[in-house]
Amino acid sequence: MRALAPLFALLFAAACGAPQQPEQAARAEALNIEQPWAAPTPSGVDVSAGYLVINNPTANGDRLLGATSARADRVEVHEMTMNGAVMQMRRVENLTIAAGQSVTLAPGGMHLMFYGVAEPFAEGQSIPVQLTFEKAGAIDVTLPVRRTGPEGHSSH
Ligand SMILES: [Cu+2]
Repeated sequence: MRALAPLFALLFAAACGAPQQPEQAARAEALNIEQPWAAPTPSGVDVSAGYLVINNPTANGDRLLGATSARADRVEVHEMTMNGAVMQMRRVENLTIAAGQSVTLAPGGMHLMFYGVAEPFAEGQSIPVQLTFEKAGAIDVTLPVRRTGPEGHSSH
């Protein structure tokens, strides 16, 4: 993935330039979920994508085992990969967040993939998601729906 970073930086500069929320003081005893948001569902499909940063200030690594949402039949963690010139997605099982590290889900990289979205995500809505971690257990997070990049990014 490292060699692809410049390409992603170029392709997704607009989306990645989204305003950052002020840094919260990190609590050392728990995971922090930061900068959560979801893209509006593209017209004509029933899938959508969500993004966030998982910060692990604790002394122990943790793993994201899964995610669920009342707004989707199924939620998976995906990663963008390049197969030749073709961008593809693959599922990420048991995403590891090392002690003292952050993992970023952002356009062009990893993301939450919502399947079976009966009611399209629309700007201004809030999408409830429950993340399940091996050690931290269940963490509820709300993803505000907003449009941050040119058409097409939201559907990757
Ligand atoms: Cu995906």
